[in-house]
Amino acid sequence: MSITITAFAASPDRGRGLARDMPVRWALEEVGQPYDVRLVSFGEMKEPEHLALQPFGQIPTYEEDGLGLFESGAIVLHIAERHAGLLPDDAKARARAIAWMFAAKSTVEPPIVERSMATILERDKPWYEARMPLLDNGVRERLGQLSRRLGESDWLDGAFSAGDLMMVTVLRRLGSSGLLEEHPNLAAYVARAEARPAHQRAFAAQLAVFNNASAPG
Ligand code: GTB
Repeated sequence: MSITITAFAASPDRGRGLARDMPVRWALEEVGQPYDVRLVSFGEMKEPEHLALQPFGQIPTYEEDGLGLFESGAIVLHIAERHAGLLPDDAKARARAIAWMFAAKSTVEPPIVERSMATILERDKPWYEARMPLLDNGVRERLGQLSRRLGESDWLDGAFSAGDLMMVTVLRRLGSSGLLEEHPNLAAYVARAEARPAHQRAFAAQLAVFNNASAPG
């Protein structure tokens, strides 16, 4: 049963591993599952063939043995449920790890994405200077709460889990904002996750796509 995912043929993140194929690649690397990648252009993402897999015309998608999935969180959960390594065996610990996945996607990611979109789309707008501190503070509130919960632990709830994978994926989008570094324990948490061999393999694979796409000739 081979697995095929989709990723940007030319990622706008310039190989920084910020597009949402990254958590899917990382999860597959963590559980040791090989996968193929179908690269799609922005145009191809809006064609009926891709829309049948991903109704919103986005990446990533996941195909395996007649199953087609979209939504990076759902894909990571599917991988984690089918293969050992990303969810604890204990039912309660498993439920808590899944809660952290949802926390990453629905509580921590929205203010981070809202801030990052404003830096791209609103930089030349008259309200930009006044709006940015508000967006920064929205992110700071969540980071403060997360930092207090993580404390001196390595991971959010016991061993590394799909909850950490999704949370670190979201935190990485803060990039060079400086906001993550206001919490040394969170910066160390992200660095610890990025040092995992599975993360490094996933990062290298998506970077190779970017480098190939930018190579002359
Ligand atoms: N909720 C969906 C999921 O989690 O799977 C969201 C998927 C999504 O946002 N896909 C984006 C996409 O396909 C790519 S990842 N966009 C094309 C479109 O909508 O037409 C988002 C992303 C894009 C670029 C950067 N970057 O340049 O840093 C980071 C993240």
